[in-house]
Amino acid sequence: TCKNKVLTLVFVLRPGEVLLGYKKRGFAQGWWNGFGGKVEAGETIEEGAKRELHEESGLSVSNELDHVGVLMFEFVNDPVLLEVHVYRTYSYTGTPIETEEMKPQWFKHQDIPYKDMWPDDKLWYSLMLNGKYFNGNFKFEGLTNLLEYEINEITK
Ligand code: 6U4
Ligand code: NA
Ligand code: NA
Repeated sequence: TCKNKVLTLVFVLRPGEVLLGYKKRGFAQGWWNGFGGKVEAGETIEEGAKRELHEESGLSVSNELDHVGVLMFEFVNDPVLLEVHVYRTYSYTGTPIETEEMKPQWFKHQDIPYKDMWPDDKLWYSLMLNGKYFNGNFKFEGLTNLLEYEINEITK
């Protein structure tokens, strides 16, 4: 098998709400998600997370992001595993702006649009929103059929 593809996923929070972006192009177009993407050569995973957050939302974060989870995604008939590092933060500067890739919007926790999101999101967002640390493994067939999964909360 191949090396994992390392990706980041960043959630910006304010009390009772989370900032999501509507993906306008590319992978998972038409779904809401946190901000993130591929980690580039020469940057740490956290640096990649901050860079993608800025590129996709216009927001900047100068202090540390909280690393809250690692999610592994396997796709049937694809040897590449996605290793997604999930971060959250309450502290940021700037105002969310629409970019070529994402249209940002704040959602109250009870209004998160799970039907227009990756099918795994409804399974772990409560852990993320509550600041728990977790690991997950997911097996997909295509982008919409979640065949198997396991999620574990980890006590730090
Ligand atoms: P480009 O084309 O360079 O903008 P890049 O930003 O490198 O792409 P992108 O946007 O395809 O990568 O990254 C995928 C994003 O989707 C990352 O933030 C991780 C996230 N992601 C992938 N699988 C996911 C899943 N099952 N559930 C989820 N987020 C997922 O909530
Ligand atoms: Na991206
Ligand atoms: Na990218």
